Amino acid sequence: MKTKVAIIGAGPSGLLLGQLLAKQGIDNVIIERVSGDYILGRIRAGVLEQGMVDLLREAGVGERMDREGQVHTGVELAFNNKRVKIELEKLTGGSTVMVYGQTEVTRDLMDARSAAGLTTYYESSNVELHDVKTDTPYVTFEHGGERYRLDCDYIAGCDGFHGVSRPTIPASSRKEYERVYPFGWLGVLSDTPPVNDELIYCKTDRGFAMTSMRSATRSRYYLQVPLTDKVEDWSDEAFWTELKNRLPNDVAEKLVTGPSIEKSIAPLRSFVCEPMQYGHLFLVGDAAHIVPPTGAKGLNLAASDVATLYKVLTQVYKEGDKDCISQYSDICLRRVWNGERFSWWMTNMLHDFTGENDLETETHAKFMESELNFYTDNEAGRRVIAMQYVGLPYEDLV
Ligand code: RFL
Ligand code: PHB
Repeated sequence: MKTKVAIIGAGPSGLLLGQLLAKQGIDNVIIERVSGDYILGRIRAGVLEQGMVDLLREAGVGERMDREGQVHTGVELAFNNKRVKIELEKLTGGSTVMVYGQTEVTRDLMDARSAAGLTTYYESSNVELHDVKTDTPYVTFEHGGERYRLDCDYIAGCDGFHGVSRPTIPASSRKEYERVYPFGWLGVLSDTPPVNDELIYCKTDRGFAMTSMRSATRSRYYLQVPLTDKVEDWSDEAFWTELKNRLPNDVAEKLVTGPSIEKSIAPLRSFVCEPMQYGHLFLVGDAAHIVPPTGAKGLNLAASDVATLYKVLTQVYKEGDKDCISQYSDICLRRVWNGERFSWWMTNMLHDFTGENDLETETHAKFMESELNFYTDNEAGRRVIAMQYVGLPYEDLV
């Protein structure tokens, strides 16, 4: 088998890249470890930046998002018994975010891929990347009891944090930066009306909580929990009780509870692998970087990587310009580090770190409390938060 671009992973990064390349007539094949249904069962991101919204439209998959997604012109921060509104649209001169679930983005991309008749090998095992430093890389894998070899020009490693692409780069040729946080997010999805029109990020003495949504009838809520907690420890009742305890009183009074339809715990991590390109292999999205979800940046950084790789590969195939390949990593990493810094900062300002109970942690908590007050008390501070929340513009190739 032969294709131009072999894409490892059918998450949002792999599917979006595949769709954009196909629109330019650049042939690609996706190899995925699990089934499509399994991917659609994972509940993850909910907030799309304008850049990603535009990219989805460009890929021809924006129709349902434009119909069913909700444009949000602000978000709220709640702490010390007050609610501060970050007026995204007003403070940024017109930028907003779209609330539309990653599950729906993925479903739209999967539908478009099958409608276009593009090849995806779901439920593939023993995926291995070969000769990525040469002009003739290839991928081997098993699917349906048979062994396959896929020859290609380039490989896009879109296989998430636990994938095989990043470890294919020799350890001596990559550097990894990491911060692991001492807590996770317990998330619940429920068919109940959202408690508020806008997302609320809540800092409390009991730990962080946030309220989000998927539609007018479906809510998504999160609680900061110790890493030692298990999902089974949290009954629906215990979740709702604790959420009420952490929401501002006027919000808690309006909370409508109901059975959870999904409940999971995600650990929080900041992680970057440099560089993001090695020979003919490109790392894209979570394969190269992870952010804690507090800034809603993970999926959006994946989309900006895809935008850059799409430009690079289009230039390679349309103009015969291979020199532009060397720009990929630097362009991505500038935006990635900004998203990493913002997510880390928001996490530090809004979460409770007192589990690590020493004087340094307490002092850090005081700095962060002061930081939160400073940035929310004045319009310039709120604008700094707003500009980063809606996302920086995408960089072009030079
Ligand atoms: P994915 O989605 O992990 O997809 C990778 C795919 O690769 C497959 N795979 C392999 N395939 C073949 N061979 C192998 N050896 C393979 N190993 C793995 C996997 O099965 C999978 O299908 O990575 P991708 O495409 O880069 O997308 C990244 C996003 O999923 C992620 O950044 C976001 O979900 C992060 N995130 C958020 N991002 C936002 O921008 N806004 C948010 O509001 C937001 N909220 C969140 C989040 C992530 C969360 N969790 C659970 C981590 C909230 C949560 C709770
Ligand atoms: C979500 O809706 O799942 C969501 C929204 C904002 C975040 C993280 C998750 O920062």
